Amino acid sequence: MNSGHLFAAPVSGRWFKTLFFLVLRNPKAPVNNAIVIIPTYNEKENIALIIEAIMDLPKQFDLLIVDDNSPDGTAEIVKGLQKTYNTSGTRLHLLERQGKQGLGTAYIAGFHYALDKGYEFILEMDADFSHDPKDLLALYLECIEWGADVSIGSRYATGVNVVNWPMGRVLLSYFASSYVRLITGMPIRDTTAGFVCYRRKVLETIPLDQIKFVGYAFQIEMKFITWKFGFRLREVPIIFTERLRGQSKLSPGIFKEAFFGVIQMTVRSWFKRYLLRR
Ligand SMILES: Nc1nc2c(ncn2[C@@H]2O[C@H](COP(=O)(O)OP(=O)(O)OP(=O)(O)O)[C@@H](O)[C@H]2O)c(=O)[nH]1
Ligand SMILES: [Mg+2]
Repeated sequence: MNSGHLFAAPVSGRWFKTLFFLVLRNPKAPVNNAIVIIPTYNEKENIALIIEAIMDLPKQFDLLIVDDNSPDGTAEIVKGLQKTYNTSGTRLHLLERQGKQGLGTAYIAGFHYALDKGYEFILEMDADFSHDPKDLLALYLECIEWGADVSIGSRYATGVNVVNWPMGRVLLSYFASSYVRLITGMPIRDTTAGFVCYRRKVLETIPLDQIKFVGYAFQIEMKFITWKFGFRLREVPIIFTERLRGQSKLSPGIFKEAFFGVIQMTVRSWFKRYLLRR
């Protein structure tokens, strides 16, 4: 079964709905049913600010930082903040790994951790404020109120919503997304987006240990396999802003992995069966 339906309402309408459901209609929503996973490598300028911004949201999201032994001491900052935020139960979790092992494996480790702890909604975002923490509410709402299995914070759902990227990078990212759509047939405009909310059953169903990509293409593969299983993917328009603080970890090798990998992934999928137990 394949739904792949796209939904993109204007951002302002969404904000009204977000407030309506969170503040008026659903004040007794379970408080800690959702966790946000943030992978970090050398994010000491951003980490405290992003944690604070998420903890201040009107809906309670717990947080899991997956740090790859950042030489700049990101994990130490998180440990310091755990004393502030974990006074009545653990809201701020930290998973420390040995060394830099890539974004994909950081997320897989985070997914297993979140499933073990019993969270119903598992969200992911970057530490560098490219993703606005307030949009977490819209992603969550798209799943809990509007029935998405996976909601995607999308730069390209309504035109091109990217701030402060050089034109070359915008074009590269936009055409990379179009290329993926063309090869795979997946009806998603922002196929490389890293701002996502998954329902628990999605991460329980897809074989996480078979995800092949470790870099940028990890995000493509996650969406592709989720779509193949017939889950409902929806795009929520967001505005993406270039990082203000800290260093980017993008490397040219990441694009090579994605370019050829997408063809390989699509061909491989022709010989696989995706069975969904609803
Ligand atoms: N744990 C872990 N986190 C990583 C690794 N590589 C990148 N990250 C984190 O993943 C997130 C995205 O990385 P960025 O460097 O912002 O990559 P990007 O967003 O594609 O690139 P820019 O737009 O240039 O910032 C950030 O929170 C990084 O700190 C890694 O190997 N391990
Ligand atoms: Mg970034």
